[in-house]
Amino acid sequence: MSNLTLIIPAKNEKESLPKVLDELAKFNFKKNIILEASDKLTIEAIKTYDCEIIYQDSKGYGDALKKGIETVQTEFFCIFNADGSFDPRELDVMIKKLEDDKYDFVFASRYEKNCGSEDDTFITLVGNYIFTFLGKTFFKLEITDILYTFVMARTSCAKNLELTSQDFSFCVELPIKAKRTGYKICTSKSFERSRIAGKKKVNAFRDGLKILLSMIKLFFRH
Ligand SMILES: Nc1nc2c(ncn2[C@@H]2O[C@H](COP(=O)(O)OP(=O)(O)OP(=O)(O)O)[C@@H](O)[C@H]2O)c(=O)[nH]1
Ligand SMILES: [Mg+2]
Repeated sequence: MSNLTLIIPAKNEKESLPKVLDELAKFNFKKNIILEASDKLTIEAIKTYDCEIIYQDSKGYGDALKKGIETVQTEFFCIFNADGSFDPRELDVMIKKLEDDKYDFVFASRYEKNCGSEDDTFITLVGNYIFTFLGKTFFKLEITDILYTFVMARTSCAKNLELTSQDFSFCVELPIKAKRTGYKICTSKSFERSRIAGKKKVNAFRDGLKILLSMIKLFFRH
């Protein structure tokens, strides 16, 4: 068995997630799907697939990822979306950065040379630029796409971070706490595909505001 577990947060992904799992079938990674027990349609859609279903404790994207990290048993894990936007062929380059170059966290980026996105809108692009800038300026974070959250990491390091965000603030809490703890961080080139089907869960303004407040709190609370 491989030393990598994919943590796949899913909410109302009955159309996309089976296709994502089909694409992942040829890779030898463990796949843990984290969702709410009430999400019956998604659960029904993947019941014949080779994956583990884990129920989150409460609600929210951050809540699902916290549970995902707590329950990983392999040396490495990667946060992997259920909507088809992440390309599994990029995982190989990311894992080499952990195994060979001994980084602890790899943050994939859509905004470096030869990278891109089919899924970005003007608002998400500008929002991401601003949050990435705030990360660099106030937290000395040398990552280029702070909100993407296509992240591969050494499990033992991530388990030390005491992550608490239940919502999309998780996207900034993870890199900020990883940096503060002194872990070795790098980026990796990525191209984001458009989601296969279903609806976007992020609301640019509501979630943007929560993320901003969370960054302010993290700045003042060391
Ligand atoms: N368990 C769980 N998963 C969630 C929740 N919110 C989002 N997700 C999953 O997290 C991943 C990212 O959410 P998306 O809605 O794709 O966010 P996004 O990539 O910014 O939005 P798109 O541009 O539409 O792809 C997807 O796999 C979602 O199904 C949640 O509250 N609980
Ligand atoms: Mg998405």
